[in-house]
Amino acid sequence: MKPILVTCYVNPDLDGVAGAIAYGEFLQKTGKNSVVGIIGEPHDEAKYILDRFGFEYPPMVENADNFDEVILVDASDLNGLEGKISAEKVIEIIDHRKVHEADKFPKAKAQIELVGAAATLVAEKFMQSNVDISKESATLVYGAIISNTLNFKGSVTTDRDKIAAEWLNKVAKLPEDFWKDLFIAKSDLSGGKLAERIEGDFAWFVMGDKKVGIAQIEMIGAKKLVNERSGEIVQVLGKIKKEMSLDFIFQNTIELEDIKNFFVAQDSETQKLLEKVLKVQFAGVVAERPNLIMRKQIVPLLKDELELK
Ligand SMILES: [Mn+2]
Repeated sequence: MKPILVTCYVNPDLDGVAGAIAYGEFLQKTGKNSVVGIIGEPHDEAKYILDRFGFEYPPMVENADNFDEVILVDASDLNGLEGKISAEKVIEIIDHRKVHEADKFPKAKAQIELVGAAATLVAEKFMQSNVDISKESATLVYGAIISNTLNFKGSVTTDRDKIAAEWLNKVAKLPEDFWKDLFIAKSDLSGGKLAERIEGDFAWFVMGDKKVGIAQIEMIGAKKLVNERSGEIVQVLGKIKKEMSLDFIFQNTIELEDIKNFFVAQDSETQKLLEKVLKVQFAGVVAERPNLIMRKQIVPLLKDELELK
């Protein structure tokens, strides 16, 4: 029997990487023949934890061609798989997005629950089954929860995330200010890293008869970035909009220390849409919004607006 591939979307973030690694460990420890394989390039934040603690990088795979069965963690839409995993092979999905496409995977048993991190759902499996978690997985999953909940300040945060994080840190033993190290690690967007990050963490959605692209950057120093480099940002967004024939495109820039968002959009249609749905006001190409809102929370709001028509 071939092992089951445990993976996430292509070019995964920390939540996807941590969730896949930890769930692979859980399955192996509970007697399931599975292997972890990451497709594409993990986000800087995942690399930061792997490097800082000297953990081994997860194995990389090109696609799921050599596997008959696949489990997805932190992924449940076809766009994110970039055609590298056929929907028919997916037997299980663990995700935490309100807007998802779990119904497009005919054989998958889907667990979609709106907690802060998909990794929380994986941690709960260890907790519920009384299975010990390795220090590697505990550290990665703890980091993923910190990252996804914006250190428990994002409104996606649930008590389940906090309980899981507390449980994990008994094994991971990370210092109180670990969140800051983690967030500083992803805040270096000097030079070409900005365009790389925009393209690397880009996602697009079909809403009604429109295609909406959303870039997301989470960092310390967002105000400075949009003040100094919004020209570059709109240039990259304009290029993506054209290449992908999108109707709307914007960047959600999340400031992790001051707890606010900066939206960057150039075309007036996108600006009007965001002003209406998110109750913001653009000045030039930037609109500021208090509190933290993440892409996965913006998507359902835009969908309601665009599918109403
Ligand atoms: Mn996630």
